Amino acid sequence: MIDIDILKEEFKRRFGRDGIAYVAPGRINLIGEHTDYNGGFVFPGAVEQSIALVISPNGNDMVNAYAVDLQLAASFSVNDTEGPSDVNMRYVYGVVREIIASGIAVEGFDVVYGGDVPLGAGMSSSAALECCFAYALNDFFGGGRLDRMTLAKIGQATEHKYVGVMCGIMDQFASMHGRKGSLMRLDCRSGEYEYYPWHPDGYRLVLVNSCVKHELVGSPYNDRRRSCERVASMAGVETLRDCTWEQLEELRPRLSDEDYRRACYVLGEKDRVLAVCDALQRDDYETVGKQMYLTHEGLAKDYEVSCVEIDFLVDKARQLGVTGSRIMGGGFGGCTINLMKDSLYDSFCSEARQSYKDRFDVECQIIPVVIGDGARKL
Ligand code: GAF
Repeated sequence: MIDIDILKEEFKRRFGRDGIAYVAPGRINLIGEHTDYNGGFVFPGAVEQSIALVISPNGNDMVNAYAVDLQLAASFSVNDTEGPSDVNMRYVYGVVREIIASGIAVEGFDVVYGGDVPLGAGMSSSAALECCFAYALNDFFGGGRLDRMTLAKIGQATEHKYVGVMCGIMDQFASMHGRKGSLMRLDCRSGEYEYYPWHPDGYRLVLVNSCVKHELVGSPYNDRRRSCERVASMAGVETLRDCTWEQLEELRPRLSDEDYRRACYVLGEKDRVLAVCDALQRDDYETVGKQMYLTHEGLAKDYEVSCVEIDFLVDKARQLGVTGSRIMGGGFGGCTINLMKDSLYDSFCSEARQSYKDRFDVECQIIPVVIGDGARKL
């Protein structure tokens, strides 16, 4: 759990007064990976791991920010049109500029921030950071006038314009809309969403962090998105959400093998999300788990966003009798998400840890999932 007192004390030590605290969480995603920018469905939930900040206006036009975990300080004017070059600070700068662009007069402020969302673990530490700032600035300078979806889009625009990751809306949506004990099904085309209370009797969700740092900035993530857009445009549809298997097969001779396989993954994932929604109505977690393994297969073989360490963890999960396991989030490292019977938990933890250590000489990190609330003032 994040320790707000540490941030408050650091704020007081640096700036000599008290500030107000805000928090926004990271997320998990049960199923529906790389479907958000294809207009499809996702199934995320906010987690307890969060980013928090302590903020107070300073009466001039400067933002003075200090990232506790990174021990990184930066200052820039709210009117600066270039912004800092450090990637971490560009998230802060981008949100400030996007909030201003939305019509809110952001003035100078001092801020200290930090959190416990593991970096590069695929749990959306960057979305948590964006959403924490977006929520705080909207509350502080805008009187809360922007709604949560608009704030999520401000976070997404920050990634696109200031960091260069052409992400979808899932992570920021989840960080803004999370609700304790519920997952959410978001239709990324219409923006409609529903809460699904998540109390899987006899089962639990557990993350295993491979500690292979996933890095979406400048990564092949954008290439995947471009492939999808190419296929959609050749099929004459806006996104792959509207492309059928028949259309894809018709196009196949004109597609590169890579684009074809990527599109196959996305079309398959659309079907899997719907199968999972259906299974959840019946509390049929065995079917949910099977779909998760199938998603991993697609992400590893067709979408090519897994890595040896993650494949090892998924194979190990299968051998140990875990109900469902797959890579979670953007890919290229980070965590697996595992759905398992409660009774398996202890033996799974010790065996997964030991075998991972034996194989890679690295300690993996086991993270029990607790579904928490979205961005808020503390
Ligand atoms: C990353 C992105 F930020 C999301 O928008 C989403 O595409 C995800 O990868 C894959 O499902 O987390």
